[in-house]
Amino acid sequence: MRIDLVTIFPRMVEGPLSDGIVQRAREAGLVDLRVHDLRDFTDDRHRSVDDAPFGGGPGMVMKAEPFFRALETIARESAGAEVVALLSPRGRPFDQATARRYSRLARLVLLCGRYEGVDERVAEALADEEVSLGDFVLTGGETAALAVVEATVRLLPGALGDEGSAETDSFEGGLLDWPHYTRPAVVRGRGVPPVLLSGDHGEIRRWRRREALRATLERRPDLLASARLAAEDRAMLREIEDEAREGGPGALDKKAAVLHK
Ligand code: J9Q
Repeated sequence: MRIDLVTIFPRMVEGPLSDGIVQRAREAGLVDLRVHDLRDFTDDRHRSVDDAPFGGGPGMVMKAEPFFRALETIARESAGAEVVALLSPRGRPFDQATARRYSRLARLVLLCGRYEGVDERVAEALADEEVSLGDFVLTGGETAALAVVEATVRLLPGALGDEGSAETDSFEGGLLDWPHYTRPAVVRGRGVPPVLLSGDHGEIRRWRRREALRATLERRPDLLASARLAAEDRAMLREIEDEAREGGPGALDKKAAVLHK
């Protein structure tokens, strides 16, 4: 796969893309990742990438022409099934299904906007889609593009050491993950759920499923609507809801209880 990232701050992304899983995938030849400085595609003396908005008002708008020139160059460098995505707070939410779709492409081009916005003709004529990481404000698309690259590259066959681990992660199963613990068994007086030390793998599997359901119910109930739930899951959810009504484990935020006592 080839990924091209267009930004006015190449140094902001080069570090993170030269480390961890992404760097390993690059070294293994799984992804050819190129960072392009948008200013290299300007033609004026000041290398201007932005200008005042038509219609007036505060702030600056990123000019369209440098993006057009960048895309012309990138398109010439390779061919294949391609998606051009503009990172923007006006985009459709990026999610694991989008990461999966991107990971099956031969080519992905990520355009990072900055300032108050990008000339709409970039979205109209160059981008296949606009994507957003969520409902929060960034100064630019660079950190969002980094998240998109990592979510995509880790799904490339061979990118993860353990081939199976991408499947069991959060979201692929439609639920949040269960809580994890490692040695030592007691940390600052806090123990580990005894079932995890019991060696009873059937009970451990049921506990993990229950805690994944509990976390999803408490934190992301919206995910339950599309999660693949068995009859046993639905029974567990009813028990968790009953527990909560009786003031059980998840009824009161534990950290808040400690901080306020
Ligand atoms: C480019 N806020 O925010 C969340 N996902 C993407 C963004 C974003 C932003 C500003 C510029 C992207």
